[in-house]
Amino acid sequence: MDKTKFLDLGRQPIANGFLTEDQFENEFFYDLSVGFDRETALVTHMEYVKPSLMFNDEYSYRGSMSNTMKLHFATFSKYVKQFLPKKHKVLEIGSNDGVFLVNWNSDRCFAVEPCGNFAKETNQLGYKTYCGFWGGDLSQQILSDVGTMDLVFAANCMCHIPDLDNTFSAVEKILSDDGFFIFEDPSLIEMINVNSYDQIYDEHPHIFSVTALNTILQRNGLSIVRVDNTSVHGGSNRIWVKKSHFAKADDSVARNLEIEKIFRIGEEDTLHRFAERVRQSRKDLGDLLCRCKELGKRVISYGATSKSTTIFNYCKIGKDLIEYITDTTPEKQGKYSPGVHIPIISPEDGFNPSVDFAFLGAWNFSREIKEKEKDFKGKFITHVPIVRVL
Ligand code: DWN
Repeated sequence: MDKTKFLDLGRQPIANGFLTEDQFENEFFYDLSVGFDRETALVTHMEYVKPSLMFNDEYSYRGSMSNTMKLHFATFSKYVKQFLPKKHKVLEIGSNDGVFLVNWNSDRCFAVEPCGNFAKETNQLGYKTYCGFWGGDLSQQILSDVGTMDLVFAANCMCHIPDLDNTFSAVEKILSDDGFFIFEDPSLIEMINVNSYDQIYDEHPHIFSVTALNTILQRNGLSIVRVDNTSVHGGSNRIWVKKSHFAKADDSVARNLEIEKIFRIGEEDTLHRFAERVRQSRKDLGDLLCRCKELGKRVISYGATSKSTTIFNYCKIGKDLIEYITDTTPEKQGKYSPGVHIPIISPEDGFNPSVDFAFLGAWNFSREIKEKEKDFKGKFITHVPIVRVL
């Protein structure tokens, strides 16, 4: 790749590496710099973190912690069945705790998951889950075990894998001639639009545009046939793909490519302007939280997210500005946030009337959270699209 750097997010820890006090001393850090590949227009990290440091038996992110995501996958699963043969076979890559799988018949639905704790859980639910990293070898093994797939699905997974050519060619091999490969990930255009630079962390080595995906998929024998713009995770694209020989694109593909062209997504200047806004956002958030502190306000954070790891470490926000974080995930409670070591507690223990301000670490679920917390007398703070009190 011929990459040029456009953004420096500083020294960062493992974004989902929530830790105990005794682990502080040996915490792993790396330099998070983001670049632009001139050949494909892919926005990608300058250096990739080794996958096994992030995805292992202690992985703590559970997709099923949000009702929005449960409903999103249930609705999509119901919808997509009309495009599949009656006795379809489905493979999910990156199945996490099974939030998508539970919508499918376990006899004909298989999964791949590198995090041993979750692979064990979904195997126990009855879904044959291969514990490992997706790529040519695993694709070959599953092909020999169960044959081709009518649907290969991946949500918030493809953008996690550094080697896209190996990833996509492995999908092409296991897909039936009529089969669909459908994947969804945060959209680059939306990230730039709402200044959600916190979508960038170790687990997201790439932020996809349709433009970049189009080129990379095509060189691996795959073509985009449809693009859905969805609102999940602050704006994502669901990309529908077929083997190139059997592909017929609908209007949505040309429309998305055209919009990205108008937006100048493939031009470095666009990214440099975004980087400027990211630096401004850091200054504004720091100023706002310092003002709250000066006024003696109690400020916490809502949702111990990977995204907030990027923000707190980039903006150098620690316990002095944010007293603690609340999160519903049992595996995160009682631990500390990566890098800046803010304690994490349950909402039952921490989200109470003494809180004046809550920074939305899980801003992507702000609608769900505001609905759930409608009796909250304090105010929420967000940084998207600009730093402000809601
Ligand atoms: O791609 C990825 C996305 C989909 O999920 C992964 N690489 C990792 C993860 O990123 P994240 O940690 O930024 O994701 P979320 O989905 O924004 O995390 C929400 C967090 O907030 C969870 O830990 C659960 C928590 N939460 C909560 O405490 N109360 C969520 C909701 C909706 C709530 O009401």
